[in-house]
Amino acid sequence: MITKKALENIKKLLKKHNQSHLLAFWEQLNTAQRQNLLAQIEELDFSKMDDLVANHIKKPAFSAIGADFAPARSYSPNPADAEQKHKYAQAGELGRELISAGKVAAFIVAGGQGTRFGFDSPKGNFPISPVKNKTLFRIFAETIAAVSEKYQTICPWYIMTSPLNYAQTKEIFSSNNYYGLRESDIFIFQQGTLPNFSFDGKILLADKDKISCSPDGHGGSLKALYQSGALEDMKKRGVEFASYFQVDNPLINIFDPLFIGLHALDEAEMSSKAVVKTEPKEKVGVFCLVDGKVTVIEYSDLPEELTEKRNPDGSLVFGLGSIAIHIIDCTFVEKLNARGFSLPLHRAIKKIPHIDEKGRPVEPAEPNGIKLESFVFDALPLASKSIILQTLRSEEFSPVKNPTGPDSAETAKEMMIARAAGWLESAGVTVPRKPGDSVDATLEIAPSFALEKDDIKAKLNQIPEIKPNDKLYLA
Ligand code: UD2
Repeated sequence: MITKKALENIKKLLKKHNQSHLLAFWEQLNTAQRQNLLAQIEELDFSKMDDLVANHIKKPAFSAIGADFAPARSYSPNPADAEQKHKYAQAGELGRELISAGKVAAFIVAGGQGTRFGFDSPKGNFPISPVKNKTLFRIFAETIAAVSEKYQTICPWYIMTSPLNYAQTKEIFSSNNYYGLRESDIFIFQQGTLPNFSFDGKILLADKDKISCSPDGHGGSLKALYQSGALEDMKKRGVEFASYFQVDNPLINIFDPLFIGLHALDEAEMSSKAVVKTEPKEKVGVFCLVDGKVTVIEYSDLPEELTEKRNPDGSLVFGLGSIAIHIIDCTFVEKLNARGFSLPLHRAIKKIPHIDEKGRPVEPAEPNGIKLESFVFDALPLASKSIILQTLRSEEFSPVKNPTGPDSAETAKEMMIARAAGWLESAGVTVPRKPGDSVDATLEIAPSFALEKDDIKAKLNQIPEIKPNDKLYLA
C-alpha cells in the first residue's frame, strides 16, 4: 500500500532533482505498476543525481590525463636477465602452489549486450573452435576442468551476467549440463544497472511504469561480486585471487602460474596483462602512469598526438594495450566496497528507445541520449600496487568483436589454429604450411589435451602424422 504521505515525499524528491516526469503516467497505472515504478525510483541514487546530471550527462566528465603522465612499465614476456629469470621461476612455482591450493578462481564478465556483434544470444554461447565448433563457454569450462585435473584441485567459476542475459545464460549452462563441471562450483550472478538519460538530464522512461536502464559496465563487476554473495562464496572456499577475463577471448589462459605468481610475489592488489598494440588506433585501452599510478586510458580518450607518438626506435610510446585480463585480490574487492563503491562513470551517446511525454514509444533513428558505464580498469589506480605482465598476442588474445574482418570469428579461428600449430611444432611435430607460412590444416587442441605448450611433449605418441588439408582434433 502506497500512502499519500510516501507519495508526496517521492514527488518532492523528484521535483528537487528535476525528475518529476517519472510519475507523469501515475494516474494511468494500476497498483502493481505503481509499486513497480516506485521500487525502481527507490533504487536510484538521488544523493549523486545532481552531480551526475551536471558533470556527466550535460558535459563529458572523466579525464585521467594529468600533468604527471607517462607510459607504464611492464614485465616482458620472457625474463630480461638472470635476476629476472630467477624471479620468473620463483613466480611460476608460487603460482602453481596457489592454484593447487584452490586459492584462484575464474571470473568472467559476460554481461555485455554484444550489439556490435549481432548475435542474438549471450556471447558465450557463440560457436568458435575450429574443428568441433565448441562455444566460448564450453572452451572456458573445459579449461577450468583441465586445470582442476592438472592441479588436483577445484577451481570455482564466477560468471557475471547482466539482467538482460542472466536467465538465458542460466538456461544455457543448465541445458549443457554445466559442461561437465559441478553446478555447485559455478556461481552465476547479475551486475547492476544505471538509468539512461536524455541530453537535457532527464531519466528516460522505457514504459509508463518502467525506467530505461542499461547494465552498469564491467566496472560494475567489482560491486556485483560483493552484492551477489560471490565474494562471500570465494572467502568460504579459501579463494584469494580472482582471474578476470572477458567472454569474447577464446585464447585466454585463465590460470597462468607466472602471472598469478608475479602478482602475489609483488604483493599487488590488482594486476593486468598487456600486449604491444598492432597500430596506434587499435581499439584497446592503453597502460599509462598517471601520478605514479598504473592507469588505463581508453583508446577513445587518449589524445591523437599521444596515440601516434613514437620512440626513437619507431615503437609507440603509449604502445602497451590492455587486453582486459586481470588478477584481482578478493580483499581488494572487499576494500573497494567497504569504502562506498565508486568508480568514475564514462558516458556513451546512444540511440535509446523510450516513451515520449505522451506515452508513445520512440525508436530513435539518431542518438538521443546517454548511457553511463564504469570500467573495471579504473580500479587499477586505487590498488596499493599493480603490476603489468606483457604477453604474446598470438598466445593469449584474439577477441571476437565483429561479424567479419579484424577481431572476428574468422580471425579468432585462424589464431586458434596458428597457436595449436606453434605448440605442436615446438614439441617437434611437423605441421604442413602453405607458401606464406599459414597453417595448411585445421587444428584444434582440447584443453584436456594441453593447457600450454609444454603439455604437448608428454603426449607425442598420441599425435598422428598431419597431412596437408587435414582436420585434426586432439583431446
Ligand atoms: C574492451 C576494453 C578495451 C580492450 C578490449 C579487449 C573497455 C571500455 N574497453 O573493449 O580496452 O581491453 O576490451 O578485448 O572495456 N561487459 C559486461 N557488462 C557490461 C559491459 C561489458 O559484462 O555492462 C563485458 C562484456 O560481456 C565483455 C567485456 O565486458 O566480456 C568487454 O566489453 P566490450 O566488448 O563492450 O568491450 P570493448 O570491446 O569496448
